[in-house]
Amino acid sequence: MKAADLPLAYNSVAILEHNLPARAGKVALCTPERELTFQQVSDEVNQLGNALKRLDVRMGEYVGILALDCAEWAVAYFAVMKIGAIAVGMNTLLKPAEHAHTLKDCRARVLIIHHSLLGSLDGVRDELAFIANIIVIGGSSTSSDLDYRTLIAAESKQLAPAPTLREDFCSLNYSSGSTGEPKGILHAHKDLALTAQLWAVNVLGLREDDRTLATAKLFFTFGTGGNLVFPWFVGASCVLMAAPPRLVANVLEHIERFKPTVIYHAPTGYAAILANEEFASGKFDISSVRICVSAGESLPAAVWQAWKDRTGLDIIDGIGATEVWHIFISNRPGDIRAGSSGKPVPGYDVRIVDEQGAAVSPGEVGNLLVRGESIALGYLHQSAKSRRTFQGEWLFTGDKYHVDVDGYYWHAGRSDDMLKVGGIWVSPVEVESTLVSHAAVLECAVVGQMDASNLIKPKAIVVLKDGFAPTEDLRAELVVYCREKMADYKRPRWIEFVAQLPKTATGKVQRFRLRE
Ligand code: 3UK
Repeated sequence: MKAADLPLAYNSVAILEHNLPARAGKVALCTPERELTFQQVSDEVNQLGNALKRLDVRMGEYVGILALDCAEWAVAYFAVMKIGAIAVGMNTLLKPAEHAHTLKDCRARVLIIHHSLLGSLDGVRDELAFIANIIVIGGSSTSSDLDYRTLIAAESKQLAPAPTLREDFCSLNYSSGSTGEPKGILHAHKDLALTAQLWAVNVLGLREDDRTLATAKLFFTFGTGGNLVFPWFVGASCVLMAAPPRLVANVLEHIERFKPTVIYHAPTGYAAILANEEFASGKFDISSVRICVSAGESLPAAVWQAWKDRTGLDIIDGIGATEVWHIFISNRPGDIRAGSSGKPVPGYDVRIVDEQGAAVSPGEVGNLLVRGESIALGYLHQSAKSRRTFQGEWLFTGDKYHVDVDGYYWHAGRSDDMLKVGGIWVSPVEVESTLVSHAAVLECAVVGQMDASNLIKPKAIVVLKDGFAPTEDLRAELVVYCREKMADYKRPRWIEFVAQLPKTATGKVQRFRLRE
């Protein structure tokens, strides 16, 4: 499929509505709280779309969505796209200042937020100069915020889609880099349908009778695609789970209760399930599952094998990126090389090049470039970073790769210092600046270190100020300090105290020596 196969005038709400009326009565989504058919979702999308228009949301404007996975997230996403606005899937794990930055950067005038996350606006509400309305899901608050249910109740269930073109932007996701503010990545309506066809249908073999479940949340495009857009594209159902994925028993209970056929996790998720004693003793029935998908960071071959031994199931590992919207190199059912990312997804071209941009020989590690029609145009308000990353038709992924003689691609780390922890970006620079703001820390460096499952986690190497002793108590205190200041997953899992850091003649910390 090519972008040009979609009509020029195209709105992604077609992914939901092309199922109607034939699949009107089929379950589109289920959560522990709600179960909605395609018709019910469509009705609610129209009601919310009408309500947003009444709040004067125009085509091309941004609407923030800040909620754990729930029916209303899915409804909001499609309602925003249907009226031609741009849905901003916000990372629920971030802190108030980061949300404020996101909302200011895209100038969202409306934020749709779940009541359980209202605390994530604590102290920053006054900074949200552009926000005119806050719509609260799951119970109105006492302030001037609007209640989601009340707001949509009187609205019509009829709404014509805005006359968007397939190239109009429909979604914005923020992704953090090693330095500076996170980058807003804009995608167009065409990108959703393209990735659905190219990867989910053609490679994964997703079918109408499937039911998906993801621990990757909907605010990541890994989750938005895998657990919302792709199943609806083929008329399948999805299971949305608000619970944090680190609660393994919770994930397993959802699988047992909702019987998905396809599950999506980051590698850490599979390793965590394998380490769960109740799971090992056979307490949970996951026999509904036919395919498992892993992305976000590389899946160690040992985890792949242990999962296969324990469950009999294959994990399909594929590398995706927010800039591409979804997976562009992937293993596939019946064609898997454990430990590799598989082969390029037809519809994408990839190259592995040296520092001068010349192709390297098979087996040699180089920089991975990818070309394809679902790749974003650039980063919002960040032209310098955009020019470095979006190199004409080619996207510079920042990943090091080599290809073997059989054509399988193997991840070989990053060309920057960024770490993928549980599939989510962690900038060592951010963790370092947090640690250095603690009274006891003189300087420090953060690097990735493998845990027992061969998965990367942050490790801090810390030089203390005079007068502070390297005790266990201080170690624990620094971790608590990091948890208070940053999202939980960014905290160092190990802290090593040293007398000094290895540095270059120009005073730069030699991270490669610390990694060794
Ligand atoms: C790394 C992988 C090895 C790699 C994503 C699937 O992760 C996603 O998007 P992000 O923008 O990060 C992209 C970066 O993550 N990575 C992702 N998958 C793998 N490394 N093996 C993998 N299988 O460094 C890449 O550049 O957060 C994944 C679908 C949609 C996504 N957005």
